[in-house]
Amino acid sequence: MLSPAIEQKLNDHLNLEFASAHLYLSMSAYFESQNLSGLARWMFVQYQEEIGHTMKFFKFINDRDGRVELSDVPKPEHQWEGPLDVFKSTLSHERMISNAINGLVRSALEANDYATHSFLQWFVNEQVEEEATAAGILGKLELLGDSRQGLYLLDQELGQRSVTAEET
Ligand code: OFO
Repeated sequence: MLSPAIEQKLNDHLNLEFASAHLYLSMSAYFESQNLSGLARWMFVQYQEEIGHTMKFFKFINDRDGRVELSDVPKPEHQWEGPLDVFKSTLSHERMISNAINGLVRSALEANDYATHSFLQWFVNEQVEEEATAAGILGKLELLGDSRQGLYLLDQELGQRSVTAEET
């Protein structure tokens, strides 16, 4: 059974993951508009992953006899200056999500809620991955500079991404 305070924090985070999904879907649409179909595909898979994260919270809250409460999804950004700008936003967004997860972990420990603490460990590890992936792509884009050929090749590479069961 969840305490009302932890239930509220888990719901807040569920809605944050949903907002992440929306943001990445918006980035996918942006890349489609730029004829970068590989980057669009990569962001679409990222969107699917975030829906998976949302559903992990959905299931956990229900399993603990809590009540899921959805809130409004904020309108995401929809315009960027280019791929570098998109991945700078992605990295800073993922750092914000990591901070939110860390805050949840602290709250779970303070409330002696060990089941929630255990549930959150998957997300602690996932955030290491999320930040490293975004930083890795950002680093490649910085290396490419203004090379259109390089961007074409990176677009081809990132378009190979597919969603894995573990990530959802
Ligand atoms: Fe759910 O990890 Fe990204 O936001």
